[in-house]
Amino acid sequence: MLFAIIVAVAALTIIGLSAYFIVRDRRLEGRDPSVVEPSGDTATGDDEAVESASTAPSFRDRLGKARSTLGGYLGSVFGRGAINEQTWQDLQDALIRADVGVSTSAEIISAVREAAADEKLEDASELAGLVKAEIVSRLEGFDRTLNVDASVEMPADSQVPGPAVWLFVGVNGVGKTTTIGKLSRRQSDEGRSVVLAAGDTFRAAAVEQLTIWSQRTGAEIVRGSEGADPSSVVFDAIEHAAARSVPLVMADTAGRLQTKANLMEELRKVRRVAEKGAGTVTETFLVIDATTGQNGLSQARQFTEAVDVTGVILTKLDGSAKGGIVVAIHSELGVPVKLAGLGEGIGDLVDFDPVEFVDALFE
Ligand SMILES: Nc1nc2c(ncn2[C@@H]2O[C@H](COP(=O)(O)OP(=O)(O)OP(=O)(O)O)[C@@H](O)[C@H]2O)c(=O)[nH]1
Ligand SMILES: [Mg+2]
Repeated sequence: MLFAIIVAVAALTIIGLSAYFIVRDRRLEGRDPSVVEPSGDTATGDDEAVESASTAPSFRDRLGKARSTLGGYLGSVFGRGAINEQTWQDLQDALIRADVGVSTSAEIISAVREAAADEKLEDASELAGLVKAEIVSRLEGFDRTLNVDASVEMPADSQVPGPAVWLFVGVNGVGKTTTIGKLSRRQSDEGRSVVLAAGDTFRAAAVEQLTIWSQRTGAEIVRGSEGADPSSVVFDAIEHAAARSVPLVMADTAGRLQTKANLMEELRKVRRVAEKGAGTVTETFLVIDATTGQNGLSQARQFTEAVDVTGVILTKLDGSAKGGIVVAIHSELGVPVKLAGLGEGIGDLVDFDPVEFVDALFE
């Protein structure tokens, strides 16, 4: 009797679990975002649970690795006792190793040297404050506004402004698509609706990735078929937004090597075509992976030449980045870092604040 009851309970459990998995699999199939729609197709994330924002991380929490690396390089110099010629040489080497770049490091050292002489400093331990202040002063004074007001750029005689357009450019895998997802979340938190343009038509997976972000953030997305002309997808997205009075379009582009002339030309075309219709490009963000160090700077130079970069978004500062690249970007390119990626999560994007950043590095 007992045996019969055990068998019956086991059988019922198996039937119940099978039914659950069948229903769940059907549901997941229904949500499959891998279908790439023809050019001009749009989708919204209305049927999906839109993720709410979490509290933003701080530089202090996420720059642990960069801090210990820089602290290691500089700490050994500051702990040396009396300042002498070797101190300056070692300090400059430490900055170069931290990705600050050769010419910028030399400029920083000469400014700090002058300040140290003025203050009659004698001990290397007293130099930390001066180095920190010099770095902060090189990062301040830049406009870090994220411009969403298309009317600012418009001729005075034109009528109602169309959507503002933000283009995202950079080499492969730096975090362009992820950053668009994070920013889309922020924009909707601020009450601004957004259309995402799946301008990376190079791989179907790229369209899927952006579609998933649109579902997570509730943004609309305009997609083209694989291999479609990216500029036409961006154009369609802008027209779509204009027709619905959506104020902002964020356009993804395929990652590309800055040395490939034809791909850089394609980017110029996207930039041109984006202004052919109702929209105005108010931001062209160059996304740089902070862990690529000085290589990131040479990418930046070539992208800046091709398209008019208005701001850098520095990602992966939570990883093994040394942090000095931030100083090099401002000093050598004259373009501000406007946003920083501090992780892979939807909330892991923060406004770049120079004082907070440098404090976190030197703590
Ligand atoms: N740790 C960390 N990972 C990040 C950050 N931003 C992006 N990533 C990760 O970097 C990887 C590449 O991100 P994508 O957004 O696909 O990069 P992409 O520039 O669009 O890449 P392509 O389209 O292939 O050129 C993903 O695994 C992201 O989760 C960040 O700030 N920190
Ligand atoms: Mg991408």
